[in-house]
Amino acid sequence: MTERSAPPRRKRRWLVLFALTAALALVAGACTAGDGEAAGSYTDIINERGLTDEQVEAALKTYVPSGQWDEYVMFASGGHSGQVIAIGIPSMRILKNIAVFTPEPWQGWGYGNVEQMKVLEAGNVGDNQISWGDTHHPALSETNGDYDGQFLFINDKANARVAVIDLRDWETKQILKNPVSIVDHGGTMVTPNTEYVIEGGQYGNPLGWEYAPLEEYEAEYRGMVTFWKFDRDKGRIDESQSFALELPPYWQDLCDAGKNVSEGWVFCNSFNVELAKGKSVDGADFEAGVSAGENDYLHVINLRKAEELFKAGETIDVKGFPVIPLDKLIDAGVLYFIPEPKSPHGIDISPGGEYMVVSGKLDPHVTIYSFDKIQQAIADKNWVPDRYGVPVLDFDAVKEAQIEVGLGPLHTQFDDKGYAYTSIFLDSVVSRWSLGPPYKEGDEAWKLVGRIPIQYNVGHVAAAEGDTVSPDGNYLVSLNKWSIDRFLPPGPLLPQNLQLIDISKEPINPTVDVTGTDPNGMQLLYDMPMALGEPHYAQIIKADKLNPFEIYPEVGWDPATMQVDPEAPVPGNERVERDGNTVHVYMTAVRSRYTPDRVEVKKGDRVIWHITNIEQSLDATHGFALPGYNITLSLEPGETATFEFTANESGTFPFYCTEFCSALHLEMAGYFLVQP
Ligand code: CUK
Ligand code: CUA
Repeated sequence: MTERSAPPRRKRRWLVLFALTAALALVAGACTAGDGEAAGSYTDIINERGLTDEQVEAALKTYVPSGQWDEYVMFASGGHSGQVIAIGIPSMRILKNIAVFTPEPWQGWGYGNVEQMKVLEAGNVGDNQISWGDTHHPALSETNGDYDGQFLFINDKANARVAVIDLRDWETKQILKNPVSIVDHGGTMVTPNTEYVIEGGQYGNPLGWEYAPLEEYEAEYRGMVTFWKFDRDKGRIDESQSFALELPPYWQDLCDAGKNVSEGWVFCNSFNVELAKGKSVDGADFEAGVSAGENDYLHVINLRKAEELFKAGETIDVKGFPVIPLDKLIDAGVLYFIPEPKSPHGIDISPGGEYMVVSGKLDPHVTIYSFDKIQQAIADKNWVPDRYGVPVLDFDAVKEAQIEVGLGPLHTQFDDKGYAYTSIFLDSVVSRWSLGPPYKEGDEAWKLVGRIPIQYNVGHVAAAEGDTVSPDGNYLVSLNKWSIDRFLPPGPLLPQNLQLIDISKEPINPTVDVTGTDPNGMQLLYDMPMALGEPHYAQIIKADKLNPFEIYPEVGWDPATMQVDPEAPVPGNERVERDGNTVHVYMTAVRSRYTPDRVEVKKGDRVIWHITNIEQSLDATHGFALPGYNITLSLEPGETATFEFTANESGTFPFYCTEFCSALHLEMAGYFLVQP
């Protein structure tokens, strides 16, 4: 791997110090306008723009000078765009919109490149080509519960798929269609050493989404969670070592993996324990039917025992995929339930793995369960079976605390000081509260300590490394659903709004009022419109943990195999070869020419075309556009790409480079001629 040349960390620390000093100087300057010349020029700007001290402070905290790099990178789901968006923090500059489930022309993703087409086609459903995704939960690979910067996973809720992105080149390497379910939600999350990528279901369906009438919902429909085995050496999920659990058809929602003391366990919550079937059957629509009951069930899963069952072959076959049946899970003590308050959404495990934090959308509390108490209740058999025979643990026996945090709590993140941050959907605030032992003791424990207003209707929050075993604190991003009047109006479809919040300071007062808003030490820094789709979850990693290639390590590199393609054209062996009705093109690209730059075939020929970008300079990317054939490639330095098509249209097709790569970029072109 090439070493990357980052601005030294020391330099970045100085930068932060400088920014803070400048902030102080500015605020001081604002109070004593006219004292010094420099202060005078700052204050002129501040006065002209009518900025408050707090706004100036916020601006300085997010300002990353030209040429400097951000301290963190946030990987955010791109929602309906089917992609992942990488954003620098604190500047909120977009670094890359990583193409995943949706073709993307700039990266040449899905426009003829044979290896990429194979990745996308693996995500098709039967004969239907699926060319978009609804990405929800990105998950960075972990080592010992900490992000290691190697891989990123993401789910597609709309079609129950998962994708693997290699963070050496930030490209998607694998897409897998879940064989058990047609829709998912509780994914992706990883176990602390990325042995498994978790994909939980959502809306129940018969296993393999076969047909069954909704009247038979209770008997025929099922939920699921799938454990995809990740092979780190190959950088791929190994389907042959992966398996799913058959669950009752409660709508599983989010999952999280246990860590530290709870490593080896997985927690998924659910809604629709009511088994609502919709209006045409029982008169209650899903909205009313699904939220009718007082409790839903947190699923507590012993992953190690599940793995034993899978290895012992205790599975049934669903579309060629092994699924451990529900009765076996119950008998072996793999699955337990815990009642959780009305319409739960988030489940988040504390950094040490001691606590499971659940939020019910229709309950103003976060409910915190203790892992120790859960284990005790299991040992004591302190349960009653549910209608499918799954043991439901006694709520009071496993509950550690409940804290009133506001109306509509959803998701929780953690910091380095023993605080948790819960998004409050209906109140449009983020609530900060203190964890209990070992994080906080006595009076300090389990207390609401701050509520910062956001704009508006927050979904997830993401704190810097805030779901790992060692959260960083510093920054939190609130991923909001509605922006209302926050930005210049671009017509009726408004962007979502990401808001950066400084959480580095301790609360000033020990408690705050749950009915009001009192940031109590937290500060809103920046609004960022997200104009590509609705970002659900995001993860924020320290930038110095990422170590991507600057250029591909060798000329002729195939990003699909992450090694040199033996077929790669190299300088001196460029050629066009005919083999019956197949024409093989071996082409190189370099500033500012393609070799060869004339290719002639006959109508009906199959064309297999390889291009190597032989550049070894940083950022010397060439594009390749072939008009009329829907082909566009991005050829990064060193990369070889192969595309294939049938020359079904005769004519004259000038091809050209789509990246302005040099003064003679416009001359980087050629002709593809198809004889009639
Ligand atoms: S979900 Cu969208 S705000 Cu898919 Cu994690 Cu909660
Ligand atoms: Cu190569 Cu423009």
